[in-house]
Amino acid sequence: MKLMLVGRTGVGKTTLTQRLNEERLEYKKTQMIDYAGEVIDTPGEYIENRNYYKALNVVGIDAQIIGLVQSSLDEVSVFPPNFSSMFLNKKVIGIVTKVDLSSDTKIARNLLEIAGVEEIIEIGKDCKIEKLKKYIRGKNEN
Ligand SMILES: Nc1nc2c(ncn2[C@@H]2O[C@H](COP(=O)(O)OP(=O)(O)OP(=O)(O)O)[C@@H](O)[C@H]2O)c(=O)[nH]1
Ligand SMILES: [Mg+2]
Repeated sequence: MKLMLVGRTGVGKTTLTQRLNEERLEYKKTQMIDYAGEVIDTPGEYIENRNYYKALNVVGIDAQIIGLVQSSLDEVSVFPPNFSSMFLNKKVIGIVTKVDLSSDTKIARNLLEIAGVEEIIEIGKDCKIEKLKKYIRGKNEN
């Protein structure tokens, strides 16, 4: 199953993509939509600029799961309320990143809930990402 990652610049979408694909972690600014195995990695600029919403929506057709990515360090969100409803018939989940840098994830979780996600997964530098891996393998824990 394909997972498309959406979130502002620097939240950790590419880092997560590399981890899910078990690649070496290497910083690289994302310039274009990148199909990497089961992950579709998008540049932060696409969610930061309304003109690209449509492109995200079209690319999202290829994915079964949409991951809205929010850093635990950010107190504002780039996602409009109920942004998840733009993706018809998709599972829209929230991913809170950088939990190793801030243990208080209440704000991030709340912002993702306003964006309309159906479930939230927290990840950090040394956290396991098994749950996400299972999702893209098409297995669900429940
Ligand atoms: N401490 C910590 N740093 C992280 C985490 N995830 C990402 N980073 C760091 O955050 C920086 C930006 O990460 P990227 O994965 O490139 O961010 P991105 O969302 O792909 O950004 P764009 O490509 O610009 O949209 C890098 O220096 C990463 O090492 C995390 O969970 N914990
Ligand atoms: Mg990137």
